[in-house]
Amino acid sequence: MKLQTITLLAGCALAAASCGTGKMYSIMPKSNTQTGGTAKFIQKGNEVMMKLEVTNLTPGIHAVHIHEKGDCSAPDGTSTGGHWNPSKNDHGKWGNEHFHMGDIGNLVADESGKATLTFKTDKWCLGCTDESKNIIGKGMIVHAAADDFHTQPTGNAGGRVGCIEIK
Ligand SMILES: [Cu+2]
Ligand SMILES: [Zn+2]
Repeated sequence: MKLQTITLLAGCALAAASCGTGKMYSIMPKSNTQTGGTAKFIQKGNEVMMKLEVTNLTPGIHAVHIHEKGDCSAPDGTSTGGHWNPSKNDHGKWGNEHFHMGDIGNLVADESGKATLTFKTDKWCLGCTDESKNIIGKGMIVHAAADDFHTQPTGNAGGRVGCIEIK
């Protein structure tokens, strides 16, 4: 798996202290699919911005979650465990009354199988000492199906077609 520190946004060279850190990962295909693409994470101040660009999905809706283990070794992605849930809440839709810290939501793949998603939150960090916020060491999963935001504890999102080890 490729792992590299990405070049940060324009202007960072002149103001490095305000630019924070960034990471980029290639999405690994799982469950006999061809899922590909990239995931970028940038911490700026107290916010983490995530940008997903996923390829070779089936057209339609696919759930994305952060799972508790940064281990994509299993062919079906189950080595990442369940949803990352440091606050011990029920599964749900991000921002609603109950949700896991890993409940990012759904993305929509077009007819060519491409999907993009940008997500920003101050509830995560990249490598800070607060383990209720730190996403380093976790996994990210793209699912075969949509998250219904209701079924416990998974959202009934089906198989695991793409995986990232956030490290
Ligand atoms: Cu998941
Ligand atoms: Zn969840």
